Amino acid sequence: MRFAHLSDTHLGYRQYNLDKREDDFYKAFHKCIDKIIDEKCDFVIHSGDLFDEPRPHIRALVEVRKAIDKLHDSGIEFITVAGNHDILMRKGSLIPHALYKRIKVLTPKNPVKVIGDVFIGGLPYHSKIHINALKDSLKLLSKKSQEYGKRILVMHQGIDKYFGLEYELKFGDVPKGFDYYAFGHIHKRIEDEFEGGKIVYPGSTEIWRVDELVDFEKNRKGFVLVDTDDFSIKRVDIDIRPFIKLEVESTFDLNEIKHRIAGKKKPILYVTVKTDDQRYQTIYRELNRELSNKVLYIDIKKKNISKEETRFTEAVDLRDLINEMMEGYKGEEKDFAYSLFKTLSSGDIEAAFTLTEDFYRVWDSNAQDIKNRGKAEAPSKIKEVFQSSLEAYR
Ligand SMILES: [Mn+2]
Repeated sequence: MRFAHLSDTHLGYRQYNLDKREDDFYKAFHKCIDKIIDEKCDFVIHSGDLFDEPRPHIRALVEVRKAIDKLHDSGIEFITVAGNHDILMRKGSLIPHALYKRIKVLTPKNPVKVIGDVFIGGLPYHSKIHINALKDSLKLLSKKSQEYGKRILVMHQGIDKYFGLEYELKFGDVPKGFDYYAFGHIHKRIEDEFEGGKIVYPGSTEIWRVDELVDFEKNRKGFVLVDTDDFSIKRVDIDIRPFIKLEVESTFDLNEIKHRIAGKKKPILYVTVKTDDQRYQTIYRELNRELSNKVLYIDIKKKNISKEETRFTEAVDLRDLINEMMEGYKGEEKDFAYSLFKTLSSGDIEAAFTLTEDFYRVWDSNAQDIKNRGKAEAPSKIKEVFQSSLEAYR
């Protein structure tokens, strides 16, 4: 059998508040789906963040229905797990996938789908605070998978080996014994060997954030095809709108830039200008005037050339700073402060609320509402709330 593995399609995302950018994300998704149908795959695994928000635009919901119908007409099943963007962390809330009877969502209660001789086990995104629940579920899945010849594990998690400080799961906690690890969450394309199996992050299907550009230039965007005979993989690339980053000095060749951005599709252009303040204003106006009708979106920024400022940014590591300021606090508390800072600086208030609620409910046994009920009740209370915040994606 053959299957396609894609991830992080972020449907409904409206980058720079532009209609065309919202369209781009739908187009990339449909390009993948059409190629999957052409390749006559037996099934599709999507590793989460199908939608950009847990309450997506109607348009995003309709585009998913179109894709699912196309796949269904070709007899291709669609299997997925909920990513952090798909989940609204409220008790009893549903994920948008609940609208479609033809999407198979793997959940902690129903984590397994078997197709032919292939075991597919999957779990939704777990934040760092819920990581022990994830580890417990993984143990159960490993056990269940043992009676099958071919085993796939689907997860939407960042792993420290690939994700620096923002990871939830450590590489050592990835369970052994699977042939293929269909992972999502990291938007880069990653293929790695692990205990005789393969760990694959197909990455996002469009450029969701500008920091994906380095990987995009090297590895493009797309998905992977996998043969279950030997779990060999083949990358499939899709064409997306060009995303170009340039650095210019005080004097530059405008025609060369125009040549660089010319093409079938208007690109997204990021320009960094290395110059002093006075000259910057002139360059900013010139670039805007000359290029704005040739690009879909232009972002012009000044690069600080002052030595002092460079030294300052190099010297400050947020993690170190927090560790220093929070001396004497527990590791979890420092982690929480770090995550909260990151979430708030990205402007995601909803996520900051969730993070805070989760933290105080799960970790702080001295929280006021628990104190009021007396100590004896505290452990079960913690357990109950712990369960309820996972309820959202069961
Ligand atoms: Mn994502």
